Amino acid sequence: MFRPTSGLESPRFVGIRTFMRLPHVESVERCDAFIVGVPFDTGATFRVGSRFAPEAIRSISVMIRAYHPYHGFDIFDRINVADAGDLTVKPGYAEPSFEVVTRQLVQMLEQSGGGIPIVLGGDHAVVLPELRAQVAYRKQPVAVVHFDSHPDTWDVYWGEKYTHGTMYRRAIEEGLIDTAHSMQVGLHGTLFDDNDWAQSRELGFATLTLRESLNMGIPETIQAIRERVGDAPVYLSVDIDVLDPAYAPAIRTPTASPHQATPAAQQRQHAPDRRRHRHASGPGRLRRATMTERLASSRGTHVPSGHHTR
Ligand SMILES: [Mn+2]
Repeated sequence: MFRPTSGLESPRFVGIRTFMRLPHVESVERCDAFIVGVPFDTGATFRVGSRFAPEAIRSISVMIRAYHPYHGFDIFDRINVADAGDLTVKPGYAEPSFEVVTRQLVQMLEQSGGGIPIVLGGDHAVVLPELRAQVAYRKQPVAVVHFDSHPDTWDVYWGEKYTHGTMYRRAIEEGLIDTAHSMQVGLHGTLFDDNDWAQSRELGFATLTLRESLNMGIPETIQAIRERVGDAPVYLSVDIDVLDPAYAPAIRTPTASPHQATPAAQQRQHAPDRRRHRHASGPGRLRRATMTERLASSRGTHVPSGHHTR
């Protein structure tokens, strides 16, 4: 079995960077799952630079230890996982990049006999070549579970069809997604208009906004996802902008999330404001936090009470 090098064997800052200090392999033949980077950011519509993300993820991943306290096992005792390095891309050229990424991934799926690629992006447009590769290999559409602040089902940006905001629509048009078993979770942020989320539902996705998900609770959200997916083969995709930029400030498309305010700030949102009670003229006045306070709270910033307005 492949094993990560333990921090007890050698310090974590020693050695060539691979994901979790796993062995690097040229062939994924023996892999049940394999890490592979796609350093591509030509699909991004705001900040670029995520071509350096696989490298950055690998660098910090050396801190991850193999034993999972919640699940109670070491994943590497059970499956063979290695780091297969990065796929090549053509920076500046989206569609030619998708072609080479698809081709390389299909080869890896064949070589590993259907091993699971754990792909480090790259901007989110890399979903499209990944789905093309999975469907080319499996000869059937796959379910998608997609965590994101955005639906990524817009048609075009500036008349262009291949961006990180349009690839789920392209994938559905290409027949790659089993939408009846697919779900988008975590939608939040400001919108162009009220069609932004509706368009995903019209295309067949189930959706859970971040607010709906947090109101339901995490176990209930997991249950809803499981029910939706059923036994379908599933492709899991996480856009890190599902998190408030407080947690990932360098993100391509920072999308503020008042719902992810700190627990203390959430309590403040729902608790009576004692200061206001003291000064309020009417009885029983409750006040919910202003948007300014909620946004500031999510960054751990204190907004002086004098700034509050009704
Ligand atoms: Mn997004």
